[in-house]
Amino acid sequence: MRVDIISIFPEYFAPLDVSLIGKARQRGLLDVRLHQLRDWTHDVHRTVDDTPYGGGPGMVMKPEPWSEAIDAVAGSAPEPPRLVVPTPSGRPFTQEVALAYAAEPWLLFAPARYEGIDSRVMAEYGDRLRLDEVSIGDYVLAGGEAAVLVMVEAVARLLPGVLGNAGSVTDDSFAPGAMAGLLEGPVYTKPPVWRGHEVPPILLSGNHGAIARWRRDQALRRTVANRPELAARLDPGTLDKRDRQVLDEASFRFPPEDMAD
Ligand code: 6GU
Repeated sequence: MRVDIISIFPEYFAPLDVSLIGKARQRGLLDVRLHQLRDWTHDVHRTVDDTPYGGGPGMVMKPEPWSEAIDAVAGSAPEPPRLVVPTPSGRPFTQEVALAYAAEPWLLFAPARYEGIDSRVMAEYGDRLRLDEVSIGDYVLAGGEAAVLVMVEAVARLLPGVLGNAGSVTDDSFAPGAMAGLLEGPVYTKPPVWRGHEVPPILLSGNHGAIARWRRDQALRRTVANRPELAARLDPGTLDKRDRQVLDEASFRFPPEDMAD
């Protein structure tokens, strides 16, 4: 997969040299290309921002450097990249979106600083490229760079050959499958007793059926405790008697059906 990132802080992406992503790049599974937005300015100050029309705080990123940069990077390609603009006002970036991005051959990220990019850039490229404005959560970052790091890591670990253990992707919280919609439960390794804390004996039993059931109990309890809104979205038709008992013990009640839609 090819990933281009246009930013006024290309040095922000040094973490992409490290660990899983760094190795994927060395092995040729991921081709990351960083670009300095200011290379597409033409004034001595290399200006990328200006005051907002209509007033208000902060600065807005000028359209011309962005369009020149995007055209230079993506311009003449027969199969253009998917253009991803991180913004707290975008659609939520979820595991589903990460899976869709992992199936793309080419992504172009355009992280902004200041109050964002002049909206005409999105109007222009929304017609020409597949454009997504995406948010990584309900909080405000100082710029889109950290969000790009998050998204590139979430996508890259899904690429074929990037993770050593193929099972680890399908076992993820938020991955489809037997544990779909549930958070992952706790994990343990050696020693069997550490500072007086024992590993739950069931995990040492060798009884794989009982271990799977115990893990599901733990996943259900953790989902109710940490993400009750996820528990509310479980399909009751997929729950067995023991599931319902565990939810009951956790004092979870399915909310009444929403009549609005
Ligand atoms: Cl994608 N960008 C910024 N600046 N803040 C965010 C965000 C993105 N997602 C959540 N907060």
